[in-house]
Amino acid sequence: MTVRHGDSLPWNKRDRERKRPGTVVPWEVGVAGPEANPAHSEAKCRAGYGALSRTYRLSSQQIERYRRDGHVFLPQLLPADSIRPYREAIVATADRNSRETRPLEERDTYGKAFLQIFNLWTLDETVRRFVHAARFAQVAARLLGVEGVRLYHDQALFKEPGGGITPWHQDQHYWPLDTDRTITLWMPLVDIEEDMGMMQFASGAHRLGYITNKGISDDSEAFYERFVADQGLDISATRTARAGDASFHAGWALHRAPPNRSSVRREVMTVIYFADGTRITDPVRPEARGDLRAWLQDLPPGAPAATRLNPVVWPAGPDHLGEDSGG
Ligand SMILES: O=C(O)CCC(=O)C(=O)O
Repeated sequence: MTVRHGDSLPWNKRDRERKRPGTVVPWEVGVAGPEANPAHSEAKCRAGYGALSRTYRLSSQQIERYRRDGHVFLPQLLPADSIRPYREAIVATADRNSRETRPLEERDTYGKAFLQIFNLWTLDETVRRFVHAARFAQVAARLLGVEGVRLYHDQALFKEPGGGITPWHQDQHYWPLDTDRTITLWMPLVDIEEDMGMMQFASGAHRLGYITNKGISDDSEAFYERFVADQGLDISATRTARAGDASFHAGWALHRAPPNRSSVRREVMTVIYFADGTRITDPVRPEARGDLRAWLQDLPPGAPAATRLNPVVWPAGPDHLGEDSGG
């Protein structure tokens, strides 16, 4: 998912004036330096940094599954014993920057789905290390079958206790990018039990590409619910996850999440990548204009998608090339 637009969504051109509470967008913030948050200093988090630079052992079956289904679940992409400093930094940064103040019952379907805070990597050095991690970016590149990937943006997605469904949708609907080599890493920062809102995917739908002009809403939920049934698509739903497990899904993957019926906040961090070499497309869908501005500095169609907010994260620099480690 990304900056979103449309009648029931916050990030259309209207949203340039009226932003959704609970969001931070990069044109409002600088890109943070290492000193951005001394509370999460390098010393504090050094123990966990090693894991981020080591290679995850991705099997050929996992790659095949991703390409066939449009999504794949990777146990312990970040070993649970390494996650603590990152969870602390992500949660603190997200909570500090969330602007959502309305009680759940006053929000629409989209607003009830989760708190959504963007590009935390620009706000905190520890989060930057997580989002730029070679371990994650290399997996993204291998699943996509490309030499290099750039960062599109990150977002914390916290489904609150009592939070509602995430309606069926396709992320790439919003992205003005001339490639289908796009992918999202979705990682729980806490253990997720069955009633907390794990992701569900309509397997294989990514191969259909763009399906319909529906933003994330009650309308998209109803449309795709019928669509999935009519097409006979299998719904894949991993029931639970440990902190540090992760799924990757394609930009055109069709996905949703059930409500959080538990008393625990479902804290998830996501990172979106695209193939290096991608160019900007004409944002024919109005929804893509917000993304063009937010993540791609309003570059013209045909320009390389490569602003300072889209660094190459794989291949990584020499200090990030770690030895092979267990998955
Ligand atoms: O976390 C959720 O509920 C939805 C996530 C999602 O749609 C995405 O990461 O693309």
